Amino acid sequence: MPKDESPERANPVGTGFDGILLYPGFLEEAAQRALIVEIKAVFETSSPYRPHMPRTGKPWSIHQANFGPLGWVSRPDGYGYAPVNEATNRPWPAIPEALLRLWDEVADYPAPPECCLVNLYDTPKSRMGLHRDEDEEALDAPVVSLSLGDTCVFRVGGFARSDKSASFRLSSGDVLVIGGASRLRYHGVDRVIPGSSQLVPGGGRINLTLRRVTKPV
Ligand code: MD3
Ligand code: FE
Repeated sequence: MPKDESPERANPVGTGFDGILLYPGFLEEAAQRALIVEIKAVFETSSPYRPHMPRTGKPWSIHQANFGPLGWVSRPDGYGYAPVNEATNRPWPAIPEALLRLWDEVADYPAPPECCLVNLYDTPKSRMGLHRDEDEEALDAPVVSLSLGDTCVFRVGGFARSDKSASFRLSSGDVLVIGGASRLRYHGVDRVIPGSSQLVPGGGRINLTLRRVTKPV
């Protein structure tokens, strides 16, 4: 019998939210390590920075970076997408091939992602408050998220900030696909659990979020 050449993939599990699928351990450890090496190499020339809240100017508790033709940025006048990294005056580095393949495998969308936002939860205080991802035109496209490193407590709510919410854990190698009715739900990261993974040198969590920004022509 010929050997099946398609890699063994975890099956998605439901999260209790329509349109949100969790693939536990989608990437094996070797693939996670390879991505960390690649990401760190890119950061030698395009350093992560600490974003600030629009208007108030309050610094976030995480660092961010972008890959791809459009980067998600926080500016004094609001959030949005930009083709150039203001800090370097250069386009953002390309999205790593492994992440483009990941999108092809799980997104079920006829166009590639344009933004890979990198969130670095690099201190025990790092978190992300409840918010909605609504700066994209292509709201029919899912958001695909890959977690690396320390486990986090992730929170998903409803369509108003005060709606009831539920939390679950995201561990290294887990992939979350958020689409359909849930694309505009409130969500956030309550906290990371220090020491829960040895993957990231120096500890912490890295989240990679793939998004389609413009409507495909
Ligand atoms: C659920 N990042 O960058 S990714 C973000 O882990 C962001 O760093 C989080 O939220 C992180 O905007 C979560 C998973 C995710 C992304 C979008 C969602 C979950 C979502 C949209 C609706 C519901
Ligand atoms: Fe988000």
